[in-house]
Formats: sequence, C-alpha cells, structure tokens
Amino acid sequence: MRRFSLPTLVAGALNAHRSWPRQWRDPEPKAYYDTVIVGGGAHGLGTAYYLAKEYGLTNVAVLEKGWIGGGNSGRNTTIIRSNYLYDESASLYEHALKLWERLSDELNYNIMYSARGVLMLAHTVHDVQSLKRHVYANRLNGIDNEWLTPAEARAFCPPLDISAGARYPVMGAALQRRGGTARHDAVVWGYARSADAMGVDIIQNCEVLGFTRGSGGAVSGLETTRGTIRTRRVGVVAAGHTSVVMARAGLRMPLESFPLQALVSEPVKPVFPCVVMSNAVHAYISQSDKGELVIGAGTDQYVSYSQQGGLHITTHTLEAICELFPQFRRMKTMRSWAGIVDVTPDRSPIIGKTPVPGLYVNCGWGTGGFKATPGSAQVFAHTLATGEPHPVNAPFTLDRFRTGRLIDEAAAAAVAH
Ligand code: FAD
Ligand code: PYC
Repeated sequence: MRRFSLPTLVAGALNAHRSWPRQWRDPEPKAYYDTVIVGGGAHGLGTAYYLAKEYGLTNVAVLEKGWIGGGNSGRNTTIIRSNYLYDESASLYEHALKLWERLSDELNYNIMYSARGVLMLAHTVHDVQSLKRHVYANRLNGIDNEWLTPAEARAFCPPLDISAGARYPVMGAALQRRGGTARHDAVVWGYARSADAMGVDIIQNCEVLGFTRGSGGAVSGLETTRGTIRTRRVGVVAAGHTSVVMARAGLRMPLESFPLQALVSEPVKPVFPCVVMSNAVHAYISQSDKGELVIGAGTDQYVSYSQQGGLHITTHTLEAICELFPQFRRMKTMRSWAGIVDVTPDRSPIIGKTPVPGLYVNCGWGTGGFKATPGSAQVFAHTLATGEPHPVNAPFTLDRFRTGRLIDEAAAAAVAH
C-alpha cells in the first residue's frame, strides 16, 4: 500500500487549493477590452500579468485558439541561460534570468526554477574559439560564464564521455552555473492564475480570424471564433503562427516557420546533474524532476506547420546523445513531439510596434524563447502600456529589417537552425 507522510498530504492539499486550472473561470468575451493579447502561451499570459501588476491595466483579454500552454510554452525543453554574445541579446536574456530567479516568489507558485548549470560542449577548434569568445564577452557584461577543461567538464557532468577516441571528442566546455531549467507548464499556470486573479479574462478556444480597422487604419477590433471583440490595442504573441495572424492584419512578416522536435525517455532515478548542449552535434539534454531525460534536436530543414518533424532529425540526435553519454544506450524513448518555431533572418526576436497603429507584436524567438519568458513579457507589457519600448527591447524592432541594423545572434543560438 502506498503511504503518504503528513507533510506530503498537507502539501498536496495546498497545491490542490492553489491549482489554478481547477478554479477555471472560463469567461464569455466582453464586447470591449482596453487591450487584447493574441496567444495564450507563457509570453502572452506573462504580458497580461505585467500589464495588470505593473500598469494597473486589468480590462485585458488573452485569446487562445486552443488551450493555454498548448503551443511552444508546453513543448520546449525548458533550458534557461543568458550566455549570449552580443550586448543587446545579453541584456535581454540576463534581464529575464534575473526575473526567473525570483519568479516562484513573485507568483506564489512553484515554477521549479533549478539553476543546475548549462554546459556547452566544444568539439572542434572553431567551437573552442567561439565558446571562449562568449565567455569573455559575457564576463564583460557582468554575466557568469567560465571555461572548463575536458576533465573539469566531466567532473561537473559524470556521464559525459571525454575519451580521446570518442566520435565527438570534447575539447572543453563553457559553463553558465546560473543557467538551468524550470517547469514549463507551471510557468504558464503561474502567470495565468495571477493574471486571472487580477481580473484578466483568459479565453480559450477563441481563434483570432481577422482585424477590424478604424480611423487612420488603427486597430478597432478583432473577429474571432467567439464573435467580434472591440479594442484599441492588440499584442500578437502567437509563436510559430505569427505570420498567419499578422497576414490577417495585412502585414507580411520577416519570419519562417519550422518544426522543432524534442523527446523524453522513460523515467529513471537522478543520473544527470546539469544541462548539456552541443550545437555541433545538434543535441541537448537534461533530466526532469520526474526522472525523464529531456532531449532536444535541431529544426527540420524545410519550412512547415506540421507538428511532426522528420524522423531522421531525432534519430541523428539520439545517435549523438548515445555517443556523448554511452550509458544511455539502453534507455527507451517514451514520447516525442514537435512545436512550430518562427525564425527571423537575424535569429533575434521582434518586440514592439508595427506599422498598423494599435498593433504590437512579440515574435521571432525561434528555438530559444522559453528562457526569455519573464523578460519578454515584462518589456512587452511596458511597450503596450506606454507606447514606447523599454530600454531592453528598444533594439529589437521590426524596423531593423528595413534599416539593416540587425542583431545576428546565430552563433549563440545553440540549436541548429
Ligand atoms: P506559445 O507558447 O507557442 O504561445 C503562442 C500561442 O498562440 C499558442 O498557444 C497558439 O495556440 C496561440 N495562437 C496562434 N495563433 C492564434 C490565433 N489566430 N488566435 C489565438 N491564438 C493563437 N526555448 C528555450 O529558451 N529553451 C529551450 O530549451 C527551448 N526548447 C524548445 C524545444 C522545442 C521542441 C520547441 C518547439 C521550442 C523550444 N524553445 C526553447 C522555444 C520556446 O518554446 C518558445 O520560444 C516559447 O515557448 C514561445 O512562447 P510563446 O508564449 O511566445 O509561444
Ligand atoms: O536556446 O538554449 C536554447 C535552447 C535549448 C533548446 C532549444 N533552445
């Protein structure tokens, strides 16, 4: 018979009481909202949370075509880090990392942020030079990052094979100790619960089909599967499908959409202490608190909206993982999935105004937006509430693709795309 200790029972009762989805308030859309967020992922729900919390804006709706967290927010491998090369990106992701460090307290909801360290492997001389450049650049920006020898990397991550004859020899690694993981669906629920408590309407099964425009072409409302909603301010946060939504407002976005896949193994006892990423072999791995090895691959090579990527992509990733960590050869895959990521030409996000008055966009996170969630949401809320960018998102304009002032972070993306 299974036994429960008193602390476990008490914790269970508290969690059941706090669990936001059980207290689901599924509102009918109102006729008018000051602000509407399109997309009920963590970025969209977080934006609504900061609009209410920091700007007192509560006549806000989040419209989600499916269920909250059913997009990339609930499909990613939850890696959090801020070791980006360029100042603009380092500032954005470090802003987010600082918010992650206190997000459970802020939301009074355990999002299970775990700073277990992100280790990025170097397999070639080029990798060594590139990762060391990141270490130095990060330190100049006050961001922790350090270089480890192969032996130090193995001491930090004992399952790692550093033998000289390995198919992917390890020549060293960059370690960001403050990097780690968080529980993705808890982030969605935590933001949703708090936004809901402040009066935000979170409306599921509500797809945005079109935009209505008023004087000067400004946004005046949205056509949805649950009727017309009037509003004067819309923030689109519809990762993967941004181009589709924005086309409905007559805007062509500099984005391409690709499937990105991940999988988990059967659960096992704790065997893997950190996060390991290898861009050269297109593989990254950590172990969830449930015991599953969480493994991610690169994107498919062709644009697609199919949430089922090519089998050869994950096959390659699993072969690489077995080369790097031979003890995992006998593990079994439990389930796999894909999400659709939208990628800009410079692999950096777009957060800000559009040429349509009242229409704002937050997109282009490609393979790496989970780690940005709290920072992205907070600066987007600032932009929506004030009509001006926050200093952190000021460089990430849509306009940069016209002016040529790009932020080409491809080298730091850490995932092949
Ligand atoms: P989403 O969670 O996708 O939310 C957008 C929502 O918009 C969706 O729920 C969708 O249903 C809704 N929507 C779309 N169209 C409409 C419409 N017309 N009307 C209403 N709603 C609409 N990032 C990292 O930093 N670290 C990682 O380890 C990592 N791993 C990843 C692994 C995989 C397999 C994938 C797919 C992504 C990964 N990412 C990672 C990227 C990360 O998941 C995303 O950048 C991030 O989750 C985007 O959050 P979001 O809230 O913007 O998008
Ligand atoms: O950007 O760190 C990242 C990442 C890991 C997996 C997918 N993206």
